[in-house]
Parts: sequence; structure tokens; C-alpha cells
Amino acid sequence: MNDHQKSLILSSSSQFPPPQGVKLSYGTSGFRADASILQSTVFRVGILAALRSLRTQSVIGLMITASHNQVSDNGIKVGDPSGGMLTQDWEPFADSIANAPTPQELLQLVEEFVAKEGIRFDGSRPAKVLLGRDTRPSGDSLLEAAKQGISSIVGASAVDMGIVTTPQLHWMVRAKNKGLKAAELDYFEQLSSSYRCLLDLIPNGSKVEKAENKLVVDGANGVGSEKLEGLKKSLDGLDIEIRNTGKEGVLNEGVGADFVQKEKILPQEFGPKDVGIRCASLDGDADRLVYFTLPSESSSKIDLVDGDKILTLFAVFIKEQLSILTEGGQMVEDGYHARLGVIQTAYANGASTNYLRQLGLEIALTPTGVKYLHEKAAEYDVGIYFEANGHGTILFSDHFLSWLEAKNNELASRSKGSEQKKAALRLLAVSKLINQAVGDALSGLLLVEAILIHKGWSICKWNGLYQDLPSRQLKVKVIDRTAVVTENAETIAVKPPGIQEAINAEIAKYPCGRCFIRPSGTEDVVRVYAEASTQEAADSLANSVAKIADQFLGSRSSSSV
Ligand code: G16
Repeated sequence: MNDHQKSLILSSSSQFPPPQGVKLSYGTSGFRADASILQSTVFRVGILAALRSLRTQSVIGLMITASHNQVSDNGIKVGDPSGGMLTQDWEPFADSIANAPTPQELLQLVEEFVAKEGIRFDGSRPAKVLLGRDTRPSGDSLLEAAKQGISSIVGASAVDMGIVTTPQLHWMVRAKNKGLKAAELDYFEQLSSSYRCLLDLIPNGSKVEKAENKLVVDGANGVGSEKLEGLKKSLDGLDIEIRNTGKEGVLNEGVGADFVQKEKILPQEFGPKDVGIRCASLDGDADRLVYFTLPSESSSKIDLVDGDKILTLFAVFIKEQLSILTEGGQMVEDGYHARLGVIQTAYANGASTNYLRQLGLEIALTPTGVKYLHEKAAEYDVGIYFEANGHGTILFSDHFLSWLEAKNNELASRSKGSEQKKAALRLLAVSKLINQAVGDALSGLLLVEAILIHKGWSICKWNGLYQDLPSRQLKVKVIDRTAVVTENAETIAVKPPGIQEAINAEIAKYPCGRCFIRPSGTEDVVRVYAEASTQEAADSLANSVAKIADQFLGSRSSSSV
């Protein structure tokens, strides 16, 4: 680093002093906090993104969002060249620069890291960062801070993609680095054309009842509603009504996928008129999707069709297509067997895991956070990952896609095999429709809709694949959530000492009881998840364990869902 570069970092960072007395960390999905304390963090992540671009010689993404959090929060996360999350190797650097108290200490950390990573400032390929933000009012000024951080690295450029969903930005980064068209219209075109392709391949006679055609979407008063409007224009025959578009309500307040999944009641703007209608909820930045339906006018309690059920629907469909393609799973002449895996977290309802096991699927468990699930899913030819909260996607390996293309060409030259050819074409269409960079509510929604039409299933038929075990989630505000340390994909708390034994003693009181605690990586809380044979038992187990968390960790205030 030359002197000009060093003085540029020193002078620009002096305009963004870090907040006093706050320790920030790159959590489940980047930095998140009250927006008022984030200027310095966002500025510094701008520097990191430009360095990452130099290191990888690729375009990097920066998304300003706090997704499902309340509107006064905001956050920032980095998208790597593949479009996926920032490599975990760089997270400690993100933590250290976010917390460096002075410009001099920040510069020293940057210099050390640049030397360690062998980052070159020779100007051969200047850094390039794509920036996006959600609809939060704090987004504009944080975007400016990010731009300042990026331009503290000599030659680096920031390209503002405007207000986009988080998955759109990840998709754009991936497309740019593959040399493909990466504008929003290209995203819409890819999604709508692959959706239409799946509809063209629907077997004769698979049609849902006319009344079943309507889909009502809760846009969480966020960016997803506007983008779904845009996407709708290029979709024929899908009757979508969008509510909670943000014109009146507040982002994520009484609306959105997180609210619907946790509370299991109707979001605002939904009511008795919606009985029996297929409904879906997006979250604040449209990377999560859940479905629901209202069974009766007399209550606002919904039948939730969560991320586990979406995973199951996708797994059933993909398995079926693979089976057609490989003639019932028999060894085909080229001897290739695609490895299909499904990835869940400890939050997955036990009934879903049992069902997937009965289907004969290979199941892996990871800690919470798309960064972990995505990494695991990439180990398979087809890896389907979903969190119960509706965050997930399907990954196809390059090797599998090449095999599929070759198979498709080979089948084209044969007279028999049209069913196999259709299966190959369907899988290719799914690989284009479903976001390969990150979980994406819009592409997930189109795939759900296409599969339901393909199978002629109503939402009730889909929801009836298995029955969820009753569950309850609570948040506990404790003095220091980092005092909780977990192992075994967050199923066991190893710290503070003795807490797991106390939890186990509670679980033992409930038939089919299961319960765990973990520190949130996006909110300042400890989360409690409990499952049991009845709703009362699940509620009671969750409440007892929340009290244990209070006792061991010290309560800041009462717990709430
Ligand atoms: C983010 C992550 C998800 C995670 C969720 C909650 O979602 O991307 O993988 O499940 O946070 O995380 P935690 O329980 O650690 O707070 P989003 O939609 O908020 O970006």
C-alpha cells in the first residue's frame, strides 16, 4: 500500500467514528443493529468489499438490509463472487475492522490483512462493488457511507443497483461474474421464461380447481411487493393479488414471513374473506417465503405451510424427475447416479425430518444461517436446503448440469424417451428458475406454484403431506447472549456450564419433547425452540426453558415471542 492509499483511508475514516461502547459482530447474516449506530460499520464494510474485489479479481456485492428485523434496524452483508455469502474466512477481519477504535488502528488492521492475503494494488483490475438496499428509510444515508468506504480504496468503483431484494443483488453479482446480463429485467426474464417452460411441460390433465388458482401475497410492506408486481407483468395465467405493499403499513410490523411463521396468525390486511385461499408471505427483503391458509372464519389462526413443507414439496418433485430420468432409479447405461441431499437446521419440525427420511432422502443438519446450509448443499449434485423460517433454495452442481445437458441432447435423438426428455427439461428449467446464489422468495414462489399445478395439488393437499408436531419459539432478552455457546448444529448448549443439564431435565417431562436454545445472530436475544406432542406441552416446555435461560444468563426484560 502506498502513502496515498494510506492517507486516503485515514482521512475518509476520520469522518466515520465508530459508536462508543458497542461491540458489533458479523453475525448470521452480516452486521445488524439500530440504524443510527451503523454509519461507521457500513463505511468499513465498504473498504472490506473493495479489498475482497481486489483479492478475488471479481465483482462483489454489498446489500444494505436488516431483512426481517424491525424498521428502525438496518444492516449490511457482503456477497461473494459466486453470489453466495462472504467467505467465512473473512468474517474475523470484518469483526476486527468494525470495532477498531481509531482510524490509525483501522489502517493498521487493513495493512496487516492486505499483506496476509497478498492483495495487490497494481491497478490491473480495479475493485468493483455492486450496491443494493431495501426500502428502509435509513438505507439512503447508509448507502452513501458504503460508497465512501469503497472509494477509500484507490480506483475502486461502486455501482448503485438501487432498491432491490437481497436475492436480486446476489443474483446480479453471480451473473456479472459469469459474464451474463445482470440487470433487473434480465432477472425477471430468466424467472418468467423458466416458469413458463415448467408450465409447458405439465402433464395433460394436471390442473388445479379454478377456485384454487388465486394466490394472495403478503409483501411485508417491503421491497418484495414492488418486485413481484414487476415480475407479474411477464407471467400469464397466474392470478396474484399483492397486499401489504408498503404504501400504508410499517415494514415487518404485524406482517411478513417472520411474523406469520412465528405467530401462526393472519398478517394485517388478511381476514375472514380469505378462508381457503392460498396465501404466501415474503419477508422484508424477500429472501424468505412461507405459505399459509385460513381454515375457518371464526379465528385468525392459520394453517402454516413453512420452509420445511416447501423443502418437502421441492424434494418430492426433484426426486420424481430424477427417478423418471434414470428409469426408476435403476443404473442407467452411463452409470451416473445423481446424489440428492436435503439440508435442514435444528428448527426443522421433527415431522418433516421423519417424512423426508421415509422418502429415502439423505438429510444433513447444519447450524442456523444460510451460509452454513448453502455450503453443505453445494456438496451434492442436487442440494435442497431450507430453514423452517422459509429461507432456502436448490443448488445444482456444474457437473450434474453438464450431465443433464448431455442427457437432454442424447434423448433428443431417440424416438422413445419423451418422458425422460421432459424430466431432463424440467430439471434444467428448475435450475434456471430457482436462485443459485441464495434463498429467494420470488423464485421460490414461482417454483412452488409450478409444482402445485404440475401435481394438481391444492395447498391443503400439499400441507397434508405430513402433520407438524406442535412447536413454540420464544425470544429471551439476556444480559449477554454471547455467553451461550452451542455444539452439534446448535442442538446442545455447552456454555454456560450446567444449562444443558437443566434443559434436559425439563425436556424429560414431555412426551416427544425436544428443545434447544441458541444466541440469535441478527437480534440481541437468545432464541428458544420447543416441540412436543401437544401445543400446550410445547408452550409449557418453551416457557420453562426460557426461565432457565433467564436464571443462567440474567434477564434484561420479560420474554416474548
Ligand atoms: C437471517 C439468516 C437466516 C436466519 C435468520 C435468523 O435471515 O439469513 O439464515 O435463519 O437470519 O437468524 P438468527 O436466528 O441467528 O437471528 P434474514 O431473513 O433475517 O436475513
